[in-house]
Amino acid sequence: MYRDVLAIVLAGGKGTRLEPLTRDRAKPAVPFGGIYRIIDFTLSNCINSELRKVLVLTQYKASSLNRHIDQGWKFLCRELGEYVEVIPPQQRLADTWYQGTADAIYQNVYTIETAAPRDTIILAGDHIYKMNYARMIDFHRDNRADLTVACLPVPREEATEFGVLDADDSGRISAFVEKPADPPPMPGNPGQALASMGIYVFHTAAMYEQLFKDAARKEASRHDFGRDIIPAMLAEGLRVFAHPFRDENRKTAAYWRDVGTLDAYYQANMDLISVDPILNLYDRDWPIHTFQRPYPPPKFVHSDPDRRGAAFNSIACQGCIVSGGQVYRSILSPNVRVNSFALVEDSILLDNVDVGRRARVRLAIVDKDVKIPAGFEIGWNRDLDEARGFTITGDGITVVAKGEELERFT
Ligand code: ADQ
Ligand code: ADP
Repeated sequence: MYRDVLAIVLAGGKGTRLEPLTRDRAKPAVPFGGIYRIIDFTLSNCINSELRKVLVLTQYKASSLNRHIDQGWKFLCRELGEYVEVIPPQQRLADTWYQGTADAIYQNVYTIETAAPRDTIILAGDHIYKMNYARMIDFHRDNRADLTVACLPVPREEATEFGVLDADDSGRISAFVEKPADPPPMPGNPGQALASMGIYVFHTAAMYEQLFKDAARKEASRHDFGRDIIPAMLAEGLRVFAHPFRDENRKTAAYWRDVGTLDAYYQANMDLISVDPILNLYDRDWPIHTFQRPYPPPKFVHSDPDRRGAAFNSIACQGCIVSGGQVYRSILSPNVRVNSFALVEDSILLDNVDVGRRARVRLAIVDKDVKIPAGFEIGWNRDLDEARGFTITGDGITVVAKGEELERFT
């Protein structure tokens, strides 16, 4: 176990592009894959990588996230120095809220000092992937690195959203540019660029030094790891290395998704229900932990000769009842009801959604606690959905906000 490594999960992103799912909750608290929240993937990676000291830094709309971590992630033993702890925004060292990611860490240096870690690993709370951070920490220590950045190749046109780096054969980074308009290609691979995953292992002493220097730059810095700290470390000639991401899924190609947009979120959910999933949730070597309410098992009921009352190529969670309705290629989160003659296709229904008799839902994300009236249609008429004020994504997915009262449209 890595007792001398502290993991810090940045969970403060606003998640504006996930609206309306992030209207009342932080992006890492957005439900995912039926029973999970997005942050469960990063936290499970920590536990599975034998990291047992974890701080979660929150910022906006944190109450749903707090509650989830409280209910689901309090099983570690404080007395043994193991914990997952939520840290609300500090204003100790500055009189503003967090600025960039580096500022979020800087404002918590006293908490970090208490843990006195040899190395600190900084993670994002909004990515879906399985990764063994222990491999990265070993790589970092073998290289006697000041900083190690996890990276993977992405198509060049997508690399404008990422930090892009260049490394020599030993992995030492020679150049780093944050969100470049024209991303430099990988040597010998003009279609791809080497992207930072926003995962950093720092030798803690080197990190303190950089954070204090960066804070002293005041307005001349955006206090961001990608924009400010990494370029400054390279300019100083410090030992900064790139660690190539290896998926713990083993079976498949590397799976890592930043579910920052509704379309990316939709697609990553759908990846789970593909017949041979790229991201395997049933992998016993890498369990994804979460909090689940003790609802009864899902139930499928039919009473007519057509054998309605079934779900195909779908995930149905505890508490669901599909009674006389049909579900195709969809995710039914806990406590969803699908009533007689209703049809649900290519959709994600979050907790407690009730699909009324003869209602039809297609290509939709329906947030929690929405009661879909009998005969109501979602995802069948774009103009109508728009007129009702539903969000429609670039890929044409209709999104209905949490608790939306649909009766008023009937
Ligand atoms: P972005 O994801 O665009 O790029 P940023 O918006 O700073 O960077 O967010 C990084 C993580 O920190 C996210 O998980 C976010 O939610 C969280 N966060 C942001 N500000 C925070 C704050 N003040 N307090 C707490 N949490 C905060 C980064 C890197 C790129 C890299 C991509 C990979 O800058 O170089 O390629 O991640 O996704
Ligand atoms: P969301 O799941 O939408 O992110 P919350 O986790 O904050 O939001 O909670 C969803 C709803 O469930 C809220 O109305 C909240 O009051 C309720 N809730 C939260 N915890 C419990 C609980 N242990 N038992 C019953 N209801 C709860």
